[in-house]
Amino acid sequence: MTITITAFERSPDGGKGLARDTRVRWALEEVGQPYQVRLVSFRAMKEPAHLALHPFGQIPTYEEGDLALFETGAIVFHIAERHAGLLPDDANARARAITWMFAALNTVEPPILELATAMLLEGDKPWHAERLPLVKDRVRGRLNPLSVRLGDADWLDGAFSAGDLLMVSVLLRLRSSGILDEYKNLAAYVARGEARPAYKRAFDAQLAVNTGKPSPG
Ligand code: GTB
Repeated sequence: MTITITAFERSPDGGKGLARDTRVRWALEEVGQPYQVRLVSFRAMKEPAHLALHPFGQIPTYEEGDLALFETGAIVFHIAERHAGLLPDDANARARAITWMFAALNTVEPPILELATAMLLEGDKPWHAERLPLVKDRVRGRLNPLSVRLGDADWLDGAFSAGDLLMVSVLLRLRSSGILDEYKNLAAYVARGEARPAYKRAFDAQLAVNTGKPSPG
């Protein structure tokens, strides 16, 4: 059955791969599932046809036959459940990998989003310079224990999983802040994720959309 996802017609990041369709593309590439992409403008995202797929008028969405999904975490989980390659077979290891998916989205990502908002949208506020260090410290409050837990392992719990896919995707958003480089093992972890052929294919595909240049693969 054909899989169709949605992505920005033109991502505000100009193709840095930070919009969440990259996470879904990466998951599909990891499990070897071909997919189509329907590009949507900001205006189209708020129109009835798209709102029927995504109640909040956002990307990404996922369609496969009768099934329509929104929320990146749910989409990646669905892909990982249906296809081998992103969740271990052992029940306990699988539960732990799913735990890391939630940890990435519920525990690590919120302060990173707060930092992105502070850096992108609050630079002109009179309280910006006072607030920014507080927000950065909240991010460090998550990265310190994450760095300790990862230690010198390649991935968070054994083999690469959907938990790593989401955690790397979340950490990627920190690059422009310089905070990631304070944690050598986390910076190397992100680089390992980005070096995966499936990530590269996903990244190149979204880049091609945003630069108008054909994807090399
Ligand atoms: N919780 C939802 C999920 O995980 O799927 C959040 C989805 C979401 O935030 N979608 C964003 C969106 O559609 C795109 S990814 N925004 C349009 C709107 O709300 O009207 C977030 C994003 C956007 C842009 C950048 N960037 O340019 O760097 C990075 C991330």
